[in-house]
Amino acid sequence: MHTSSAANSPLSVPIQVRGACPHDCPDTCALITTVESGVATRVQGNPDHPHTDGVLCAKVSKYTERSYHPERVLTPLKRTGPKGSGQFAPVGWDEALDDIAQRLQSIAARDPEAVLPYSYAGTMGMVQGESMDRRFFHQLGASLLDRTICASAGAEALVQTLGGKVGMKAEFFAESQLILIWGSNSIGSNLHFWRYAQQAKRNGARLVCIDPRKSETADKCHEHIALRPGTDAALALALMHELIAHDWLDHDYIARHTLGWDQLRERALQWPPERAAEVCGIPVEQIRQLAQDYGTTKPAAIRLNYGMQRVRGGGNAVRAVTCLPALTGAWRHRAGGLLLSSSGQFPAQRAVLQRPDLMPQAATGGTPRTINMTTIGDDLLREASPAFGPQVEAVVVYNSNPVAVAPDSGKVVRGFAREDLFTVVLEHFKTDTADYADYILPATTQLEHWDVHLSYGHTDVVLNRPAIQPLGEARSNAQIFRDLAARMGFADPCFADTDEALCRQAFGDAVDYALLESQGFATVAIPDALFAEGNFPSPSGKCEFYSARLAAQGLDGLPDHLPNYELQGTDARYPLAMISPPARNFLNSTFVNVTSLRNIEGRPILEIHPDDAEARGIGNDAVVRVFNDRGSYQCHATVSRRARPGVVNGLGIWWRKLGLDGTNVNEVTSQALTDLGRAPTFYDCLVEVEAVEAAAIAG
Ligand SMILES: Nc1nc2c(c(=O)[nH]1)N[C@H]1C(S)=C(S)[C@@H](COP(=O)(O)OP(=O)(O)OC[C@H]3O[C@@H](n4cnc5c(=O)[nH]c(N)nc54)[C@H](O)[C@@H]3O)O[C@H]1N2
Ligand SMILES: Nc1nc2c(c(=O)[nH]1)N[C@H]1C(S)=C(S)[C@@H](COP(=O)(O)OP(=O)(O)OC[C@H]3O[C@@H](n4cnc5c(=O)[nH]c(N)nc54)[C@H](O)[C@@H]3O)O[C@H]1N2
Ligand code: SF4
Ligand SMILES: [Mo]
Repeated sequence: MHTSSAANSPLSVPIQVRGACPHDCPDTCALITTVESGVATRVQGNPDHPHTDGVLCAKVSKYTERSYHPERVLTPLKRTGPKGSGQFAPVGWDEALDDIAQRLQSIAARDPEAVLPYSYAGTMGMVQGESMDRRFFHQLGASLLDRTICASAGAEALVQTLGGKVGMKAEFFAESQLILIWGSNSIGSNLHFWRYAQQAKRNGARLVCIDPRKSETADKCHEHIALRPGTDAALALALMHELIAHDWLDHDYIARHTLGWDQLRERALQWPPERAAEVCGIPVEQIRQLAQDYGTTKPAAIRLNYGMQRVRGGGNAVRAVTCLPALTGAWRHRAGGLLLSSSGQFPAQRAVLQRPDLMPQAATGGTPRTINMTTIGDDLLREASPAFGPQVEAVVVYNSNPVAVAPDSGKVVRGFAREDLFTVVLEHFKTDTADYADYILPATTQLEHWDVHLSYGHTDVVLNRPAIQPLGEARSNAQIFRDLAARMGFADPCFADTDEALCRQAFGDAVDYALLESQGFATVAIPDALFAEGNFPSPSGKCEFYSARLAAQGLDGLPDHLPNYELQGTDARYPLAMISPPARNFLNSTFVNVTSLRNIEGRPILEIHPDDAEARGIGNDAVVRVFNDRGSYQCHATVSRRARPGVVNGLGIWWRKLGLDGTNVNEVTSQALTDLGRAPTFYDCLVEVEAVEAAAIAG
């Protein structure tokens, strides 16, 4: 295989270039792109990378369709119509960059905190996602962004319990005898983990799926526990109750490697299975059986995912579940324990990449104010105040599509529609957010730029070489921020680092860069059974059932069940709980505009149980309106037992403009934050659903 970049090869010979999947997915696959005459013709999984094993999901198998999409933005665009109209005219790079630099500079001269970067994981690359961009905004002294939109409740829970985003190695799930797949639709969103679970199943393991929705994964597990959304902590506490009652405990492990056992024991004893069964809406026998399976099967492993933490008590729920393997000593075996995220296991050199020392505020020991990306709806509409600081006057969006993905989108749209807000969006496409830009700047895709990736589902670093030249006039994110830095007169030599140099800096000497260059990936050295002898990265070195750090913040030091903010039965107008997990063929709002994938998903749907549909006169495929006090959106009903009674599943995340009425599911979700981690509560949402006359459909 050739490993050179396209630029160095004779044009006529097909070459294969090693890369990394950039998407926000735990699998971080190693890619091989075939390039013929400078054109990428095929993207495949690297067969030499054990986790990828030559297999990609349907989405990224279509990567060339996405990259060569006729609607790619390939020149800078300047707004010509009203905000949100999507009317733009092409402009040259120099004109766009000069104007943007001048606008940002004049706002920053008054108050740099009036400038806000807004980015998430459109690419997970360390270079195109968190290097030159951060340096730029740090040097400017712009507001900091609290990047909470996805995982921060669970992440904070892991940090407060184990001491970091650490867990089992994915590959050892293949050797487990019992796997709890908890709050995750692995087949849809963690395909390569599912392959390990299948291996375990073939070796006789029992698979249990814990999810309000009967997902594709639930279909394939031995058992499905369809609890109410937001009740996982109650279930975990009842499991503890049973482990205690039947003495399915590893007393030696508890004594040596945990903190706060007496207090946790007392808490758990308040949760007999009957109480949890009532809260979770599941049969008490199911809880007893699960406890017995978990207490008596070795090795037992838990694949937790982020589905359970998008509710008020999401942090506590993750903490409660994370206590379980220490109670049974499951960590003693490499195929036992738990995995939520492995991203804390990489020796990433973030301070080198991001240079927080450049912040002018750092000179006086301070930092700029921080804005939570989850509450962008409210924050764009806020006036200046002593508590908030200056009004946001400029937003630079990249690697994210907040108008589609952030909660309470009625407010997000109103915020981005502000005529006095200066908005720059770095994008591949005219997304819902790009429609509100003053300037859209064309960004390269993963096929066109350098990057290096860690993973939150395995422990390999993966390098991405550019396979083709940038299309049109596209520039990499890092290049765009380098160009802006030059125009702003930022003199620190770090603003001259090339994208490839940034790839080398990301892990410094801690990862063998020569190996990355030669095989495309490098495995971080980590013991097989990480916590067999304790050694948790927490302050005490133990699994902290009781967290003194949480208690010091005035919070409960022990995990508990916190009922949802929007609790069923508390508002007669909105009797249904809505969750909005991802559709399998989209990645958040990415790929919605790729026709072949959108054709598989068909149209935006809401799964509703036959009883709830019948009570509302809703037939299968009917157009329905889903609504609450925040807003409403229309979609098609799928009458299905994938939804449990009382819960509807609004699969995400459609582009608003490709939906039925120019809106999507986030019209009804709320900006309330989780107990830990200041994260969104997308799945803590009450709604009502009604059938709509076909004639009344807008658009
Ligand atoms: N195909 C595809 N893959 C993706 C994504 C995508 O959009 N599409 N998104 C990526 C991203 S950004 C992330 S963060 C991860 C997301 O990973 P997860 O958040 O784990 O998403 P899912 O795998 O869909 O699993 C969520 C599951 O949790 C269930 N759930 C909802 N509420 C609750 C609850 O209260 N308790 C429990 N136990 N379960 C609940 C949902 O029904 C759903 O089946 O996946 C990534 N992978
Ligand atoms: N209702 C509901 N809402 C949700 C969720 C849910 O489950 N339900 N899930 C939430 C979760 S887990 C997440 S992570 C967020 C995700 O929200 P986002 O991080 O905003 O993810 P995407 O919607 O995929 O948008 C990423 C954008 O980045 C762009 N992009 C990709 N690569 C590059 C690049 O190299 N340069 C530039 N400039 N742009 C690039 C893509 O074209 C795409 O438009 O959504 C959240 N919203
Ligand atoms: S989205 Fe996930 S499964 Fe698909 S290619 Fe990328 S890393 Fe692999
Ligand atoms: Mo996410």
